Amino acid sequence: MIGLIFGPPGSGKGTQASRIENEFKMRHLSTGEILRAEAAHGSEVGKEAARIMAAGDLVPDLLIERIVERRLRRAGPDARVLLDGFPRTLEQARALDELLAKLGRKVDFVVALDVPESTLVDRLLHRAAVEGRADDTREAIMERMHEYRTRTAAVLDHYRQGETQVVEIDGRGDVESVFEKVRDALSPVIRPGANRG
Ligand code: B4P
Repeated sequence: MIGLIFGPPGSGKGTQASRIENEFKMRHLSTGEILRAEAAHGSEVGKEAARIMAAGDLVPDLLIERIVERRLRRAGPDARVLLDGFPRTLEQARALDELLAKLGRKVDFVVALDVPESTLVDRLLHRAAVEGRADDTREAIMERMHEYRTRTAAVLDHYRQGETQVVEIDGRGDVESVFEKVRDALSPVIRPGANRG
């Protein structure tokens, strides 16, 4: 089973993905986390990604597609994977469709979190004060919102038009109340499974 968690920056993707991972025994794969780990490691890819992320821009499609392909192949054919932060462009969505077709798999569901932009900016500025993430400056946040509107939002239509089950959730409110909505919506969609694969 392959699921996606989708939404604008600060909508609670990473936060809800951790809860889905525990509740439904899925393996959480966050492209943002992978890139931050590469950056912390100081690899050439990581240095380049760190510069792009700090400006609030998207890293090149090909780079992220290679990372996801490697991780999905490594996870194995039966793994239950929840992708977080990928795909973020239509090109990435098409590349994922092709890769999954090669692997005899498909995207089974999408959880899309909907939160107004003013709330998103407040959440990210709050995170900046607590965690000091390099891409949570006001300037970078505005650029990330712009990238979302112009390049990422269309990805949801891509899945709405196909056969994938798309679950849209109002992401306002505290983390637990949002998760209750996510859990109730996903329970009939996700078949039970004890292994992360
Ligand atoms: P991400 O790591 O995906 O960053 P994000 O969009 O901010 O999501 P995140 O999961 O961290 O935050 P969340 O909404 O859970 O990407 C970072 C960067 O990596 C991108 O800008 C890009 O440069 C690069 N990148 C990643 N994937 C890429 C791709 N596929 N292609 C190209 N580039 C890519 O939470 C935000 C904050 O809100 C948290 O502090 C949380 O505590 C808080 N929060 C969450 N839910 C809340 C709630 N209900 N109420 C109050 N606060 C809440």
